[in-house]
Amino acid sequence: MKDSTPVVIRRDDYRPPPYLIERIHLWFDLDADVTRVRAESLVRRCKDSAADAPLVLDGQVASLEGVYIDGRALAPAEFTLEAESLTIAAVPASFVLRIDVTVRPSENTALEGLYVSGGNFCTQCEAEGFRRITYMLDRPDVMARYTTTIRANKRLYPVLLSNGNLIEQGDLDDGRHFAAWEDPFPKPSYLFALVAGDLARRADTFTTRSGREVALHVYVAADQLEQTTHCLASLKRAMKWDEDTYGREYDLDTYMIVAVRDFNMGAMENKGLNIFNTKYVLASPDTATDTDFTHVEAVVAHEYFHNWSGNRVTCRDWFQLSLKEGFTVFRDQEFSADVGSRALKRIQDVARLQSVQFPEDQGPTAHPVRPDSYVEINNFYTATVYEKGAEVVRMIHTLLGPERFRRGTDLYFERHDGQAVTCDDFVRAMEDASGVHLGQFRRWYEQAGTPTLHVSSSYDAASATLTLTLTQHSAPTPGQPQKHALHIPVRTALLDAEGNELACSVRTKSAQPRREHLLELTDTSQTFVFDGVSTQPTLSLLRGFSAPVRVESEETDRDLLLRMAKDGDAYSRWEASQSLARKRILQVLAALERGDEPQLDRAFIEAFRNALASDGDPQLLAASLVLPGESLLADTLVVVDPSNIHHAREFVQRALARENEDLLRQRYEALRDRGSYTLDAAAMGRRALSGLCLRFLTALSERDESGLARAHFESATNMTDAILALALLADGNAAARPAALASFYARYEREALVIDKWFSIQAMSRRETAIDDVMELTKHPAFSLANPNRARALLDAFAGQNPYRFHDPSGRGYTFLADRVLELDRLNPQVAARLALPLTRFLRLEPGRRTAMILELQRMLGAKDLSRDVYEQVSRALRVASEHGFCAT
Ligand code: B3K
Ligand code: ZN
Repeated sequence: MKDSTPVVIRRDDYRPPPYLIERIHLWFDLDADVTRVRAESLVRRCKDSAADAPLVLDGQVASLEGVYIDGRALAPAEFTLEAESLTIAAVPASFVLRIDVTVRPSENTALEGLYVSGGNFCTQCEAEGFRRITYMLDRPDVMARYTTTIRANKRLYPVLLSNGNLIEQGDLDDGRHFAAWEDPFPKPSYLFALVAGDLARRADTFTTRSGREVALHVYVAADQLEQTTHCLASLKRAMKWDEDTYGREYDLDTYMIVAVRDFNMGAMENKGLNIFNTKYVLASPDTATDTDFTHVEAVVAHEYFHNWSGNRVTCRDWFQLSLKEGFTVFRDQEFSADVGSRALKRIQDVARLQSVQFPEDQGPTAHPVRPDSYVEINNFYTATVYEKGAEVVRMIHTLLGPERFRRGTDLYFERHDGQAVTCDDFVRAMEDASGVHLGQFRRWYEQAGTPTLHVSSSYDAASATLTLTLTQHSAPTPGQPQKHALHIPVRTALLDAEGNELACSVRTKSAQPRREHLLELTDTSQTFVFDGVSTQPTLSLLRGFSAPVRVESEETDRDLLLRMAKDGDAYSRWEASQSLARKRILQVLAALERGDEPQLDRAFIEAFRNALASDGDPQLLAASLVLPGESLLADTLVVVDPSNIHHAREFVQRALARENEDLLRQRYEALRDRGSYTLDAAAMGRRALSGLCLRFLTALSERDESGLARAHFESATNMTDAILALALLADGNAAARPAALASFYARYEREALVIDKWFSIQAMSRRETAIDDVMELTKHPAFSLANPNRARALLDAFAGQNPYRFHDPSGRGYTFLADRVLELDRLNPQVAARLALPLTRFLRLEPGRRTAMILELQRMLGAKDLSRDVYEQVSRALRVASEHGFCAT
């Protein structure tokens, strides 16, 4: 370990800061090798703290050059300098603190604080990056007003940006120039940003509903300017939506987005100056898929929405991260639902939750939406905090209804504007505005793990009643052996044989017959009696996925087929078709594991055929007919053998393709995009469904004997079609494979985001030599561990999205990943820790692979100079392994 004893930070230990910083003026003399930073802060002791409270500042900089209090230089004996802090024992109640430091941007490979990307300077301060710029009370409940003066070489760095408004600029001597920015809104240090470089700008304007004109500026490298129109259009849609939906208006005169190519995550909501990964800014039909376009729109909106949910109202401490992230994800999900297809968006979000967050909840790194402790906060930017956090906000929306929810958010923003608050403050505002008590509901913030809802029902024709019993169960998670009953909203309808919703009433709740009911499960087990149920119904339960739970029911094929074809709730139709397919794949898996000949029944094949032949919305059809992924199939298994899962899924894919070959071809031909590219739902639907048909058809031969994939690749007029066809070619051993990969590479050599895709599809290939291919690709001249997008494109695609080959029974996949993580840990601990996660998912793996994985974790833990980030993930995993008795000594 680098840091000998990793300190555990606990939520219960929160104390308000003893000092506040009201104003801070920063001066930067930018130089890639050695940048000088001077900070002048107005510091004030809080009224409740003792007069002798020391001032402890966080900092990890190259060198401290001077400390001054009210203009007087402190002697070295007057302060204590430690590896990550600067302590001044005695300070006045109020004073000006000046600190001079140097930092080394070009050596900063962790990409936190001030660093260089593509020759330009940029910053990343969330969560604790500001302390790598200067010494500071680097915590979100210290909010200051910032003024920033940047000085740099004018030819190399013509553009100088920081938060807020430009107040002054001009030339200096020696070919340098300067710009001064002032941000009128107090903010925590994590929202500070600086950019300097040679950037091109696309400008537009937005007029707010109160009539203020806001300048919108998107900065990119000069040759990327044409790829920014979608980003700007998305931003304007988001600004309008937040006014219409939440009454939130933008508050500065300028809104800037800068795209950088080396970035640890997707984007960052710095006040007035968002910094984005190029991946979520750039998009053109030639370089971006339909999914990429959708992601750009969603991430641009997400960061914009943070201006209120995150910046104007921020987090008291990092345990409250979901306060801003869960709420903002909910906001961006609803935005995408409103500007696109609501049904499809919900399905995509649920699919993501199930494939990313459910496994997290089941593994050694499970944690509550509001965690209780951490070693490295960067490890808690997780699907649980973000996506499950959004589900928690969505449940509040469901329980309150849209009007009361809006009253709640109005109260929240009004009450807490300019403050740093907690998840509990959010819930309290919801309660106060609505009169709905959310006491038990708060457990969703505290309790980790995905609850399972057991469903049983009986119908009595004589009394026309249906008795429904719902029972909830949450399995223990690390550190939480005991679980309590949660407050679970369950949207429910009863369907007749035609799929119509029966009008009926729930006893004691609503006397009025209704077609849909919001059942609220608050006990461990509860029985609901429906009256007026004229016929034996099919249950349409958890409509719209009204709570983040797993459902276990005794649903028959007949029920599933009915819901799949006729349910009025699009989510329920999708869920039924996925459940049916999962059920069949798991039956095939069981047959394979018994050594029996697997079979597919006619009813299933016909259900697939009928759906495919129907004139339903092509986007929804494609989402329904795609077979559940291999990781999702593992979700409910007690013992997981990734190879068997792969073979079972392939068997079903091939059987469906064989039985429906003619129809698949017909639909494929009819849907093929031959016209010019448009981004509307109809065109995206055609591409999605023709793509699905192609996927099934190419499953029939791993050599692309029909030549379909090759023809699709050669005639593609957009990235969506091209990359799908190339992925299908790369997945097997088609003769056209090498030439297609080479021509694609040559064509897009200069488009880094496209080359990332080129790496990813090879890493996701299931062909026999996949591991060797991936190893070989790490030696490719275009591969670099230092660039997070490239590292993830290869390593995460392989370890996270290619379970069949990653879990090679030899354990080679694990050794390979562990080696790369250790190598990357020396450069970028944050990204390394994230890439290590597939190695922590061993709990239900069959014993051979489980042991191999645990051995790799043990080897990693023994490595020299492990970062706090990787240490935390590996040690948590090993602790759980040993609790289960899985560790050989
Ligand atoms: N708030 C940032 C994420 C920062 C991650 C720091 N490790 C982006 C977002 O969620 O909008
Ligand atoms: Zn966010």
